[in-house]
Amino acid sequence: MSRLVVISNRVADPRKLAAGGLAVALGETLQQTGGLWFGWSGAITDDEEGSDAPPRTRTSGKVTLATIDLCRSDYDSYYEGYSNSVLWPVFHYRLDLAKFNTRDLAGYRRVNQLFARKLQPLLRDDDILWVHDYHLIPLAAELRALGCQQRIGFFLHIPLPPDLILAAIPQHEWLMRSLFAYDLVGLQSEADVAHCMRYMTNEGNALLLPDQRLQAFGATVQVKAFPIGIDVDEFERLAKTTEAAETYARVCAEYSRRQLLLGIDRLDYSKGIPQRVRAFRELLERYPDNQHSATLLMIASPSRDTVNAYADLRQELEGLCGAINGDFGDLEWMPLRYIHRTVARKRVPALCRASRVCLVTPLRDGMNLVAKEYVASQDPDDPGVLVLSRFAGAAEQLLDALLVNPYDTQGMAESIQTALHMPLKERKRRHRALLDNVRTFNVHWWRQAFLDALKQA
Ligand code: GDG
Repeated sequence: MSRLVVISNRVADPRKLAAGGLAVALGETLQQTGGLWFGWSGAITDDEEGSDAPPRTRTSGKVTLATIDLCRSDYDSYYEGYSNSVLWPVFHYRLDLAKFNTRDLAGYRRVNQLFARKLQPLLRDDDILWVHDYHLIPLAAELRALGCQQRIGFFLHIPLPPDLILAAIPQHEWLMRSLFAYDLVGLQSEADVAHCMRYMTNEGNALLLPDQRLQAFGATVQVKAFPIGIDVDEFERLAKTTEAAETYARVCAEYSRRQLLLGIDRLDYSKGIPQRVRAFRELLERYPDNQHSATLLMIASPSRDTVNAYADLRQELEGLCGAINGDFGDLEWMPLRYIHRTVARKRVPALCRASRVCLVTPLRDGMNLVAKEYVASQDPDDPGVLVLSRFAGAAEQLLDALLVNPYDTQGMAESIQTALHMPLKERKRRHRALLDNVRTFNVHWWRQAFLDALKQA
């Protein structure tokens, strides 16, 4: 059987629990199949010349982890620069936040070349390579340039925007041309696939072939949707741990007289966190019966806080949260609890289960795993309600959630009110349908569907 080689920006120990959708999903995948996981160690060195040393390797269960370090200037331009200040905002439709410059582009190319150079000696002829996410779009092209002929698939965890937004990236032709070095490009949703095909045909003059294959630049690539899922069984196991039981009991006791609403995200401008707080404020104003009876618990784990846009977001959010508590709170009740820290993963299912409503309100999101985790955590006999942005990839699948437009503060407040008062029968019906979907399209389905398609591509 071919060995699976996963390549992503960061490598996480699959036996340790991490925050971040990609780390969670890939850890679960490799723990099952075994193989090699290659990426950046997370360390930044002073060695600007670059080292000839081979990647450091160690094993964790069935997985070999191989990592390389980055020097400061590569980190700045590849990671903070091109990846997180160009590709992340543009792919989330935020051209206004993109900072285009040729220095960062050069760093992005250099690091992709470095990844290719360091990975190639570790590869076997019959390996199957699975490259992840926007940091590594040109990696297959760099590997092909070194003579690699293995099957290589790419999965984009973030959304792929419409053609004219992509075309605003000054070097978009180069970037998208490099997608043709893959055998298969996987995206999160059918909407993303439609954008990609339109982009490739309009901007790249690609020829559309049967089975969602596109031909251009002397190569053929297949583009398909593989909505990522969660490991429902593992999540249920987590919910049964002592920490989870303790958290659940404590939260239930603390909020026994109140309805808890929950938000869990990385603190990122794509997640619609300020919009959620504004809708909660609107809820308290329009439906004052919620004052003293509803509390919004918002856990926003720190993320990329050295990038300016993230520092601005943090400031905005602190202002909004402080104002709500100042305007509505009193000695008995604070409407909002905002925690800017990562909570232990074992506590996540307990927090989900103890909450009557979960607010997942991204302005744009590839998928959003929190939405699925919330569904998987519920008591089927008394489930909570998922309020989900129609702009999350998950909205294509989770049609029985209360779908909202996060830009519509009033509409969102009304949906939250509906969620808080939804009769048990309707909650159960919606939850059954949602859980069915989350169970069927779980992380194992995702991995298998992608790898089967890659083998056939
Ligand atoms: C990218 C795409 C796509 C969050 N806070 C804490 C914590 N988390 C965990 C959640 C969940 C994961 O992190 C977040 O996953 P998301 O899918 O919501 O978002 P991104 O990190 O932006 O992931 C996204 C995903 O990749 C997978 O393809 O769905 O669209 O943007 O698992 O539970 N975990 C812990 N403490 C926290 O405070 N332990």
